[in-house]
Amino acid sequence: MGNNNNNNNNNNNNNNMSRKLTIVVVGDGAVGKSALTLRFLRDQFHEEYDPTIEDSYCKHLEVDGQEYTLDINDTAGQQEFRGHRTEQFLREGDGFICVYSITSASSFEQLIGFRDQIWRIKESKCVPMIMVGNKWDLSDQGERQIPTEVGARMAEESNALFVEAR
Ligand SMILES: Nc1nc2c(ncn2[C@@H]2O[C@H](COP(=O)(O)OP(=O)(O)OP(=O)(O)O)[C@@H](O)[C@H]2O)c(=O)[nH]1
Ligand SMILES: [Mg+2]
Repeated sequence: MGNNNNNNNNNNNNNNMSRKLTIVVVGDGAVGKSALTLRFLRDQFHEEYDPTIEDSYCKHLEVDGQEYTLDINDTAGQQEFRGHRTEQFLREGDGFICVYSITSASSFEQLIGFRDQIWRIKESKCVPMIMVGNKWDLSDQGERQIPTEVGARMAEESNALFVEAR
């Protein structure tokens, strides 16, 4: 009985407290995962490319009166830095930002691989995901390899939101 009371108290408290969500940013190397993450966190854009090994950030925000603590894991896209941690990150994620570059068909293929890996690990095809076609600014310069419709269709088939970004 004591335990039940404790559980009830904990649940009630949780409604007023910050909810913790783990967000994992995945995708091929150099597609712009870190640039997007730092833009969101600090409103800064980094021109130089410094491949990520593993970066984690914490951000507090309030949505509809509920406080959230976001743990954001910016993962390594370069194969040589991925290692065995990727699978652990995917398992721990509540939501996923899946990034490809609209200038790279191979990054789009890799993204589908990440999505399938997430589905396998979560044993579900209904996982909160946003598909991001990044480097949208380069489409004017004839560098686009993945049409918007192709990205949008893939996101729809993945039960995910879709956005092109820069
Ligand atoms: N033109 C353009 N360049 C971008 C954009 N986003 C990122 N970049 C550049 O692309 C390069 C790679 O960006 P990162 O954010 O480091 O890529 P990443 O996906 O984190 O790469 P890894 O950490 O190796 O997985 C950098 O030189 C960025 O400045 C974008 O939207 N447009
Ligand atoms: Mg990075």
